[in-house]
Amino acid sequence: MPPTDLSGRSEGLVYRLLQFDQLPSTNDHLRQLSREGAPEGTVVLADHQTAGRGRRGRSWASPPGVGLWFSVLLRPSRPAREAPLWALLAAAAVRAAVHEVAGVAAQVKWPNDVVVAGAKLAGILAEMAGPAARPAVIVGIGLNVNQEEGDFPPELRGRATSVRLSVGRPLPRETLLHPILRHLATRYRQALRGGFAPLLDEVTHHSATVGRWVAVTEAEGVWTGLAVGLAPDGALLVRPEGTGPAVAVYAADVSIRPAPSPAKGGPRL
Ligand code: BT5
Repeated sequence: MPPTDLSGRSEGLVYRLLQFDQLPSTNDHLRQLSREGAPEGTVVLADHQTAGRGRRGRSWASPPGVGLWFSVLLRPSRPAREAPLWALLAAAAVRAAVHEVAGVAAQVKWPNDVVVAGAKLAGILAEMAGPAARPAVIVGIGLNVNQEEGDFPPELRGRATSVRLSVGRPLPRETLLHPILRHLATRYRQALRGGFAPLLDEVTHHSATVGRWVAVTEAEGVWTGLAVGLAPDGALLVRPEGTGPAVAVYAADVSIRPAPSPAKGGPRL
């Protein structure tokens, strides 16, 4: 079935929305369109993804009827090497939209999640595309809207949540899509005009990570420390348990940990 084309303009960004019943992955489809020269603002949305992707080959559960699974093409005029910043930008937009529309008290969990009371409401997959001279960013957003607990695969129960589970009532998915696109466009324009500092302030303010003890899982192993802030390039600054300067963390998974007891070497207050 050909995609439905619903187009619009939000905060100066012209969106061209292509809506599909089913795709393997909206990021992969948009990457192909990007190669073919699709303009900035192209949005690919699927009711159901058969091969929805997370980071590092992980899968994203994207069943039909209950979520918003979509990808947005940006062609930033600024250098696009700040890949972590694009994921934070989208996470901030999703957080603001679910709060505005449904009153959900969500937080941004570095580097790419939106969480409610620690459970994952949305995940972002920001990927670079195109040649270095003309970079493109594919921002994939997966937002759980109307799942009930039993709709999640067993391994995600208790770790994942939806807007419905957070507010106790179902919500038409369309009511969230345009506010997310609007909040994304506002932050995108602001970042292009004046840099990412206001975005980093916003993310820090609504962070589930900064100010918490975390376990950092990297290719080389796992270590713990106190997340003390965000670097200008979007890295998470973590002060290793014990002493020492903060370390900038880029490619890692981070989980929240209880503060260590002083007897185990934590800081004495
Ligand atoms: C992410 O990866 O969180 C990025 C997810 C991005 C999904 C969107 S949907 C539209 C676009 N097209 C795509 O193909 N992808 C994007 P990561 O941080 O690696 O987290 C993946 C992990 O989240 C999995 O290993 C599961 O543990 C968990 N997970 C999978 N599906 C989930 C869901 N629906 N809700 C909450 N958690 C989920």
